[in-house]
Amino acid sequence: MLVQFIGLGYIGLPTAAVVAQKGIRVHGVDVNTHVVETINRGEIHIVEQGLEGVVRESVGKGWFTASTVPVVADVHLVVVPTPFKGVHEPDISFVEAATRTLIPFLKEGDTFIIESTSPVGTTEQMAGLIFRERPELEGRIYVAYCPERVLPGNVLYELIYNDRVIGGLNDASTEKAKEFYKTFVEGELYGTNARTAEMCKLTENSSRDVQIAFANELSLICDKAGINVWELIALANKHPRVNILQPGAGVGGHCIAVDPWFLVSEYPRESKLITTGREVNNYKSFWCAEKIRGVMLEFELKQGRKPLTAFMGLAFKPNIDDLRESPAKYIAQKVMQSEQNNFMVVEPNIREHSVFKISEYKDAYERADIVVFLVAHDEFKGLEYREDKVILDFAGVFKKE
Ligand code: SAJ
Repeated sequence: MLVQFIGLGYIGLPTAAVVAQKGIRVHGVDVNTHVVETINRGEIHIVEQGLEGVVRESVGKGWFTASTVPVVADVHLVVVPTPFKGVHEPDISFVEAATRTLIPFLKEGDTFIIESTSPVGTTEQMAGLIFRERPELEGRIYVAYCPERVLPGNVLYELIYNDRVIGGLNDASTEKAKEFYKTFVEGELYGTNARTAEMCKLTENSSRDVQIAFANELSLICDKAGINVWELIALANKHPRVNILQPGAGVGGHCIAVDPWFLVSEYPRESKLITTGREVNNYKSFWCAEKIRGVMLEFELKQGRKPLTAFMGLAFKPNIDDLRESPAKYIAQKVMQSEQNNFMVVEPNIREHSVFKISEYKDAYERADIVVFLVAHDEFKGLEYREDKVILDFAGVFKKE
C-alpha cells in the first residue's frame, strides 16, 4: 500500500510520519520546496514535541519521501489549511487545489480522504469535481471525510489514541477509510456520513469556543463585582454537573478562533449563540488591552513617571511557540502601538521576533512596575507573587489549583 498526503503542515506531517512508522510507504506532497527539502533530510519545519525523531526515523528507513508533485498511490489524504476569505467566509480553495492536483493520479479502488476542516458539503463538492473530470471513476473510488482532532503540543499521542469520526459518501467508503485508519489509530473509529463528519469537527471547536466565552464573560462580571474569577470557577466546578473552562486573554490559534465562523457564515440566522461566543472571546482581548492602558495611566498619575510594563507570554496558549492568531500578541501590539521604550516583552518559547525585542522572564518580572500575564506558561507559575508590583493576571498564573 502507498499512502499519499497532500499538505505537510502541522497535521499532515505528523500523520504521514506516524503512518510511515508503521512500515507503510508514504509519499508526502507540499507546494513549498523548503518544506520538502527539510523533510527529505529527516528534519522538520515546525515545532512539535517528539516529531523530529519520528520523521528522522521514517525518512531514514526509506518509508517516507516528500516531493512537490503527487504520484499514483492507493490512499490519498488532503490535509491543507482552510483559512478565511472576505468577512469570515471559509476559503476552501486549498482543498480544491489539492483535489485537482490528485485527479490525474487517481485509479479504480483508490481511497480519497479529506482531513482539512471544511464547511458542510465540501466532500460531496470535491467528489463532484473528481467525477466531472474522471467520470469513469464514479462508483469505483472510495471518498470520505475524517477530521483531525489533535491538540498542538500533544499531537503524536493524540494521533494514535484519540477516537476518530469517519464519514464516507456511502457505507463502502466509510468502511474503506476505517480500514486505513485502523493501521495506526488505537482509539475507536466511528462511522457516519460525510456531512455529519464535517459538521462534527465544526461542532467540537464551536462547543469549546462557546464554553470559553462563558468563562470569559464570568471574568468580566467578576472584575466589576470584585470577585476572584479563578476561585469562583474552581468552587462552581465542585458541583457534580458543572465544568466551566478557564478565562484568559482571549481565544487564539488557527482552529477554535476560526472554525465557528464556518458555521456562522453558512447558517447566520441559526447560529446566534456561536456568533456571540466568538464576539465575547474577541472582546475579551480588547478589554484586556483597555484594562492595561487604564492601569498604566493610573500609575503615571500617582507616581509622576511612566511605568515599565512587562508582557508575559506571546504564544496563543501555554507552553507552545506558536504565535498565530495569538490574543497575547494582539494585546501587546495594541497597547505598545509602535513604542518599545517602557515595555518589556517575554516569550520563553521563542528566541527572537521581528517586531518585539524578547526579554528574559525573570529579569522582566524583577524590573517591571506593571506585570501583565497573558499566557500561563509553566515558567511563570514558578514565580513568587509580588505585592510591590501591579500585577494583571489575565491567564491565571497565580490561581490556586
Ligand atoms: N483557552 C482558554 N480557556 C480554556 C481553554 C483554552 O482561554 O479553558 C484558549 C487557549 O489559550 C487558546 C485557545 O483557547 O488561545 C484554543 O486553545 P485550545 O487548547 O482549546 O485548542 P487548540 O486550538 O490548540 O486545538 C483545538 C482542539 N479542539 C478542541 O479541544 C475541541 C483540538 O482537539 C483540535 O484538533 C484543534 O483545535 C484543531 O486543529 O481544530
